[in-house]
Amino acid sequence: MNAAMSGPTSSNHPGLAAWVAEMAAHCRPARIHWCDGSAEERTGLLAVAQAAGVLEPLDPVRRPGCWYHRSNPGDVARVEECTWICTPTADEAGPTNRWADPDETRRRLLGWLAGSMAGRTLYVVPYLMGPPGSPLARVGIELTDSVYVALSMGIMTRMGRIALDALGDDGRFNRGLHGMLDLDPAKRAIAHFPQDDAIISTGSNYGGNVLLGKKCLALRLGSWAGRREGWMAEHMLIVAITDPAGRRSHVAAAFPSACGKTNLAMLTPPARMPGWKVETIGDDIAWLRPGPDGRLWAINPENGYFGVAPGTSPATNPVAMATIARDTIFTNTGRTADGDVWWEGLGPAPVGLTDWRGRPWRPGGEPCAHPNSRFAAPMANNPMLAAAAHDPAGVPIDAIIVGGRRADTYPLVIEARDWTHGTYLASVMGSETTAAAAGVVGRVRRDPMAMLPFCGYHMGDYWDHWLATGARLTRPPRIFHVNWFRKDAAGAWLWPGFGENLRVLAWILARCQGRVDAEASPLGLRPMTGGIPLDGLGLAPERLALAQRLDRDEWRSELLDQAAWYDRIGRVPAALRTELRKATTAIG
Ligand code: GTP
Ligand code: SPV
Ligand code: MN
Repeated sequence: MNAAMSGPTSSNHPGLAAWVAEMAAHCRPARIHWCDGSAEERTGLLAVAQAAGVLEPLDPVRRPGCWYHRSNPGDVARVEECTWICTPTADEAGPTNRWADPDETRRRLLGWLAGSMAGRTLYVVPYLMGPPGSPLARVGIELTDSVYVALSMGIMTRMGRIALDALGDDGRFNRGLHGMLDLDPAKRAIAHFPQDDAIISTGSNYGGNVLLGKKCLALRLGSWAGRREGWMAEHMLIVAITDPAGRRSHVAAAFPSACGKTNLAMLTPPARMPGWKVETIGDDIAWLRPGPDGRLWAINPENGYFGVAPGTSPATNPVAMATIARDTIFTNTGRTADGDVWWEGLGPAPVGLTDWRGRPWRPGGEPCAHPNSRFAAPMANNPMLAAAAHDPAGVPIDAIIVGGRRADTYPLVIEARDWTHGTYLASVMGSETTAAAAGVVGRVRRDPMAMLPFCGYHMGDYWDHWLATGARLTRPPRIFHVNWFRKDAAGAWLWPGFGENLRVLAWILARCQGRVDAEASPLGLRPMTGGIPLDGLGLAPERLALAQRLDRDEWRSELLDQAAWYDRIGRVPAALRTELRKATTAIG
């Protein structure tokens, strides 16, 4: 192997050096660059990306340190059809995953990768998921021939020297291999090998498919490891909320892709709720473990935000707008004539826009920004970042919220009676599909715990792990189900959403602190009249009543569908079937 080397090749880890040499000999890059994560390195890689036409600089005054990337138009989202769980048996992967034989899959993908990096640079990207020193933190090494991936990993993770230091000379690491393969859709695969702690990703350059620390390691392999090691990897934001009396609480919330995690994680309190403060810990992924105090403690394994651009605006999410003001990579948004980015939801369109495919854009036609266009921004840019985001111990969780995007059926908020009932509510969660994954948008599907595309093993076993973890907690978080997306007969949102969601959070926290009563309903506990503060909102009480309404006909068909869902999963914990039976009896 005689590729030219650059970067600090000073890892004394024999297993790491041998594996990199083996993969390089196989993929045959012209150069190998070991990433150290320094600012100088970043400047150099940005210059490489610019020279290759992968990134274009944005206007240095309007978007200092920001870059624009236009992807291949056929490679704009996660592809669940090409995502594989390669366990020894199909049963371990379960009915909701695509299973593939580990040996056959490894051979096939390595076959595609053989010699595929000729003339290219192989980046060795060491990264740390989690704050240094956290008992949950894990090291991954991603080998990639994409400079866009190397640069994005530098934003999204603690990347470079910091990860090699955490690894030491003999630490464990996840082995990730990514090859672009000219983005050939016939060679697109995201394959997970839990038994080997390895990932191979081919034929794509889109975030969730290729930033291997995120959905692949932190969720699919993380969930698999968590079951064995007694912790949980979840598709959850984490926030710290301080109320006007100074009480500080922590909330974790699971909403499916493009259903509001980043927005809730960066929520700005409405003007009519003075004295409230919301600080971000994480916006997409939580790793949680029972603490010695019997509470559930959470860390955010990431170091940046890979967020949905459309809909993000000074009105909906000023914290995100501040976060993406600099040092951000934008992918597949629109471009303005003066070197800035633009997307739907930012207000009136300026003249002279270029769409995400690079064509002049005119109002009334296709969207200017791809609906799944994204920003990758450093966590450090967030003006509302909680100091606890860097705490190796994490934060104790008071409430877990789950919820989907449902135009009907589900009320604005209900509270689970206990952990088991909450696990049931989360296991049957449904949501309309979004542009975050390739395929039809707007079709309701079950997305338990927002983990349908991310749970690395049998869904029934995963629910069992939720129940088992709950049983280890003497002070478990309370569990709530919310739906910000219910519509009226005319198709208008019944609830204003965004910052106003704090009103619902205020009720949730009051419940956790035992300060308000709730009333029983067939589905769980719900706010008493006046329980959700509406002052200054200008929302008619009838609208809130509609948002909270329980329609028996809707619920009869919902519960039949939940029963069919459980039958599809098969191995459903008996306690959850009991909860479904109770709901069915209560609805009548
Ligand atoms: P991933 O990064 O894909 O996991 O998504 P996410 O869950 O972080 O979703 P995000 O917060 O980026 O929101 C996705 C879309 O939903 C954006 O277009 C938001 O503007 C919109 N959205 C977020 N919160 C609300 C809300 O409370 N009400 C309404 N109506 N829309 C919302
Ligand atoms: C999601 O789809 O849930 C995301 C974006 O957070 S991606 O990283 O592409 O998976
Ligand atoms: Mn996500």
